[in-house]
Amino acid sequence: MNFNSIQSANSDTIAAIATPNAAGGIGIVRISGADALNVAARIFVPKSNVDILRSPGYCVYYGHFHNENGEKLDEVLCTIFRAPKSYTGEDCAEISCHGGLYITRRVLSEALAAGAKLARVGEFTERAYLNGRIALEQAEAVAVLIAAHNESALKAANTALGGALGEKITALANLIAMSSADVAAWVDYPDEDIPEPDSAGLLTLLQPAQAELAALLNHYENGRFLMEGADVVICGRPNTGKSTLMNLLCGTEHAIVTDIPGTTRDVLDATVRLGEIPLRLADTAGLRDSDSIVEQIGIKRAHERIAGSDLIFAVLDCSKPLAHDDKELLETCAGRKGVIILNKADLPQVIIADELVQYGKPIVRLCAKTGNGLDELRTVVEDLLGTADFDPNAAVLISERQRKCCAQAQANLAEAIAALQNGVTLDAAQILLDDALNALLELRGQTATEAVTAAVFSQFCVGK
Ligand SMILES: Nc1nc2c(ncn2[C@@H]2O[C@H](COP(=O)(O)OP(=O)(O)OP(=O)(O)O)[C@@H](O)[C@H]2O)c(=O)[nH]1
Ligand SMILES: [Mg+2]
Repeated sequence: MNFNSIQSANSDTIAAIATPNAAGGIGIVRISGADALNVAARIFVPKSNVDILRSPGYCVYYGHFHNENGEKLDEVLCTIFRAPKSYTGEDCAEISCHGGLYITRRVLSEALAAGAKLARVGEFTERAYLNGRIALEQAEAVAVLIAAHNESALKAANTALGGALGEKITALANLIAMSSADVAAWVDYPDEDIPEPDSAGLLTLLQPAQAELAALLNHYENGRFLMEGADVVICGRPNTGKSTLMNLLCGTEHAIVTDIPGTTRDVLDATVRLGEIPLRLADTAGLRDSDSIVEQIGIKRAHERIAGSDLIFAVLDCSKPLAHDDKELLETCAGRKGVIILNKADLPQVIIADELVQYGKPIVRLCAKTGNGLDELRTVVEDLLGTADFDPNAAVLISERQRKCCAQAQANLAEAIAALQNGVTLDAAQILLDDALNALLELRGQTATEAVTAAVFSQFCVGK
């Protein structure tokens, strides 16, 4: 299938530093485009007397990078790829120099002086997409792969990059297209002898397709937190041990801990990993009525974080009776993902567990001081975020954009199915089928507008 039907690749030759903006062992400057080998030949002299312009590709040459006066500036390797067998699908040269910031930038500036243009963020991958090397969902998989924080995200990105998601979406799109075409033939050519499509037959095809889209959406929810991480707010009355829990999860004395209620005022952020899941933690001010303006501001910020979080850690001191402020917090958590953490489990338990049952949240007994109970907290969090059910080796949606396209297709298909079941005219069902089809084609980039693709590639780094 051809993915470049709506846009054509740019003819400029582009260059950028592909390695991080820091000193390292090796720095790589990447050059891509019709003139890439000429640009490389102007700044690179191979040690052996080969002409790199005649390189068959997939070849590495040892030599020197020099300035326009022929002055040697570094000992480098130059790797040549010939179109279409390169990352971008174009002629490419990669110059691997010593990884100092100055020398790497110097190679780039000489490449620009030799005729290349500075690449935009993500432009190499964008070209791979525009040249039909990869579909849009595979380009997004590259970004997920680079951003991966754990094994699951890495596997999911590789699964998508390998084409599993694309194959599934294309199969569903083909099925919907065939159903729509059957209806269209009958609607559009009433004078021909085309038999009326049988609604029951259409339903046997479309219902499983809709179930597959629903399963994909479900699976995305399970994997989302593994790939993107979750915003977690640690909240509760003063002195319940929130900052101690923050420090336990960080593995450092990040937050100030004292036995003075109201120690934490500002929101303190840190990103940690609990099991495989990246958690963006926010330790917040203790919730209580306070006359102090500073504390009031802290409490207001705590409430804002509670409202915007994916998951709430409601920390209670189990050695104290359930207080009004505890109850208020637990009521705020209604309908949200949350864990009641009964902290200070090393002290005699005064709080009555039965009083907590009504809030319908899992309860974890924890000693934040020693870490006892942390394994249980991890299991409960995995359960709440659904990550334990995530299979990164199965076809999986890996971006919010993909989720939206899939949800759109699923909603259109559900409506089309309802229309067929209710005996609504077939032309109305056909419009819904076409909408579902368009959403799936957009997911793969086949009907994506320039604004959509620009948004995708703007999330990349320079040099990728
Ligand atoms: N025995 C016991 N004490 C704890 C535990 N966790 C925290 N503490 C103590 O409880 C006190 C308050 O701890 P913090 O972590 O500062 O409590 P906080 O909820 O952040 O308090 P504020 O910032 O004032 O809202 C400190 O003296 C901690 O050492 C625990 O698991 N067991
Ligand atoms: Mg605190």
